[in-house]
Amino acid sequence: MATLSGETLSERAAVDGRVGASASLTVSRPLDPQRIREDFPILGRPQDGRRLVYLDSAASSQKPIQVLDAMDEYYRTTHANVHRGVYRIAEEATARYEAARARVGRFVHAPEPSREIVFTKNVTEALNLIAYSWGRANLGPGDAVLLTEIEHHANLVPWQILAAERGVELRFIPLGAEGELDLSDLERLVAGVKLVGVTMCSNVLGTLVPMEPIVAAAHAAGAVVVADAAQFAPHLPLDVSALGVDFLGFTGHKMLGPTGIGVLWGRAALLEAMPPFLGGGEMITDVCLDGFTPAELPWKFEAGTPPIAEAIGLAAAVDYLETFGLDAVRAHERALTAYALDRLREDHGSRLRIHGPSDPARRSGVLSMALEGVHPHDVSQVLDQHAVCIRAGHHCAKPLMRLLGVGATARASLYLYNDRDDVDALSAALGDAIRFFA
Ligand code: 7TS
Repeated sequence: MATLSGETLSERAAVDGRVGASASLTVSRPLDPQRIREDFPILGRPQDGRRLVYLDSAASSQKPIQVLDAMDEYYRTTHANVHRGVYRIAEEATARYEAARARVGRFVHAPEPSREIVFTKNVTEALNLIAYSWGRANLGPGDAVLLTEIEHHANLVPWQILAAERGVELRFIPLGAEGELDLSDLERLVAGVKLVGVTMCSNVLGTLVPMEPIVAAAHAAGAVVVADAAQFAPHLPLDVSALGVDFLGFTGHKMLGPTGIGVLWGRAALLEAMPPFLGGGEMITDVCLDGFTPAELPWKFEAGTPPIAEAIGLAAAVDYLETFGLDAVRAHERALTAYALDRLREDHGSRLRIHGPSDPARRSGVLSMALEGVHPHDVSQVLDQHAVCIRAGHHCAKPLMRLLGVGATARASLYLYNDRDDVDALSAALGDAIRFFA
């Protein structure tokens, strides 16, 4: 059987099918991270004479020249505000902004990109939009929302605010062994619930959440499903129709795009029935002193001047990712994650623990590490002296940190521009940290 970075196609189909990605069997060429790095100006910036080893893409990815150029070119040639001017460049700006929406919609296989893709500031705003608009229209005292114990604060705090305001009950799918979700009690937990909110991939544990049983149970209970794809969309093929969720959010800056733009995809019928989130210009068809008529989808949810250049940059990022294919990105990261897990275990043995699933097929390239006797912030500082960038902290998942019994972790995260040299540099720098603090 043909192999791709050491894994068989049937293995890939089985695993990717379980995590909700489209089980495309197209074989893309393996990635060449050294070549890819040439597209990222910042990765050519030395730090104290050392090559910069960027291992913090889960916090924010770096940007290729193709994205920087697209935004620069837009500002130099076309910029004007959108959806208002009738002069040439204003019409061009509007066309380019709407083309970016269509491009992003195709990226996630949205059935109706021009109506179902809402641009937001980030995924946090996308999730808040659902909580404020859908939540306040549909949830009241006695209703229940089911989340998981591994959520980022962005998919937890908006629901806590709503729960406190409306007397809504919050339930949680518990953390299981090895950082997986424990779905054994799912039937009971989901009974009577009106909304299920779940991250597709943990930003702390790397866990790829099995969406299929969760979506099936939620829909059987009559609940809508909100997927937080912030750590999934940049790394694996995503097909909202195949996934079967009702809302899905992701954020541009983690997927080679600029900051300041996020995406909410929602089923047109659901978005149609929802009240606006923010009020102001752009989101109305008419306003009188005593009221307003909201605009059509998706503009109803885009109050004020939108992130125009950022949408164009995000579309360029999507173009860039798709020149390789998300299946190839996933294959690369999965193989590199397997290498990293082996390498770090070989080099540091029991002094280093990596949270989350041990099987690379069930996890992303997010590696949260606990180094015996060394505080994660100290680890990060020593690594910085080696020009190795990782994140130390609670990763905006404090309830999960408590369950893991730690205040923080030292987290390295992999992307398409990383390779074995980066993992080797990480491991060597960790060795230094161990020697320094021993
Ligand atoms: N959801 C998940 C799963 C995330 O990992 C993050 C950001 C967010 C939501 C929020 O994204 P934003 O663009 O709206 O801020 N996670 C991280 C991280 O792990 N380190 O820095 C940001």
